[in-house]
Amino acid sequence: MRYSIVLPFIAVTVFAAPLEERQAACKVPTTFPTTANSKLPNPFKFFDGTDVKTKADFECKNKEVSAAIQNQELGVFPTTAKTTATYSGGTLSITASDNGKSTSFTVSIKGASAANSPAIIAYGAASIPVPAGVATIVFNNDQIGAQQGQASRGKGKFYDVYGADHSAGALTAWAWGVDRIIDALEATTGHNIDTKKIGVTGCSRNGKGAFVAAALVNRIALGIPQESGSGGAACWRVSDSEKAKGKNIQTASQIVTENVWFSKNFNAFSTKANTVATDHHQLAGMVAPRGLIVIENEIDWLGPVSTTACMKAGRLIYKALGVPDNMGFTGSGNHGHCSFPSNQQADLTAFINKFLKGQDANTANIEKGPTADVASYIDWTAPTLT
Ligand code: MCU
Repeated sequence: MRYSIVLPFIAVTVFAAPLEERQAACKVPTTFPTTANSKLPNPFKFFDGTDVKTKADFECKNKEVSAAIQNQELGVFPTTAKTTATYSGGTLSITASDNGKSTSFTVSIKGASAANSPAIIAYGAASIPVPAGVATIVFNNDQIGAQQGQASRGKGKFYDVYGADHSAGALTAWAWGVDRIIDALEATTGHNIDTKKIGVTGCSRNGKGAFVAAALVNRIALGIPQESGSGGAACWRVSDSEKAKGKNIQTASQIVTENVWFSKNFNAFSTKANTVATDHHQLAGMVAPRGLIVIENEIDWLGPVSTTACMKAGRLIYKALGVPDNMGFTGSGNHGHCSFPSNQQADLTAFINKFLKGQDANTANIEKGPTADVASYIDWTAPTLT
């Protein structure tokens, strides 16, 4: 970026530091607030109380949010792995090593018929229709981090490298797997995939995973979490308030007993989710300014009011960054869990066309869901970040 400051008689050109340098200058804390706050935390204030005023400030804020959410909810997301890979006949074979340990897994690639094809990494199998011209990369996430109830904590290929006691919950382990898939695509040829046009999807528990992968892996161009509900598009605080109103909704206190999606660290917050330093509107904020289309259902357990309010707050972050159309959420009822209904097709198509196919598609103002008054869950206003 270059600014020209015109002074009388002289023109001075000032070069702003490149992005990496500005990010390196971020002060990322190592301890995080646990102050009770029933409102959604202010995404435009650093934990030390300073205001987030610029887009560069927001990049730093995202680093602090990422550190906090890893510390309190997700567990540590390792970024030091080395990846080697081979590609042959639709199979990408990946070996990842770190700390002197290694593990191997494969993913299958289908539908990459033309050079520079976009692709969607699908957790398990895609439960959205993947259009022609977009490849599907099938990722067996359960292999990387098991999700078979409490006894499965620390099991899977991620933990073969980092140890069964590593703080990462399954959602984080899977995101690490996604990061390795992209490394592997970058290291090989012949697969026809353009690594700048990669989306990630999954439904329900795997939707939570797709959301977290989009947040943690910044090489993902489009996040497509489907019916992720609690632990994904829902905000812990809004879900607790819905539960208090008598709804049969999944909350933090239930989710930690059901499975190992989150870090063990999150157990300490399960009955006081109002003390977590962040909430999931900021999970959307971590994806910003990249593409994000959040697909939801109206099943009580998933918290339709919570996901709607939470993602409305998420869109306020995108708006503040000047890219409101890079995020949308589309909720729809009266269909089976994870059976994609035709009335969400146009919204999904627009996001895929824009962020994966590079077309000029209209993704403006996609906010569909039940009535949810976001103003009642926030006590801040979104600035225009300069
Ligand atoms: C919506 O995702 C989960 C939900 O969080 C769980 O409580 C429930 O048991 O399973 C859902 C799911 O993954 O369904 C396939």
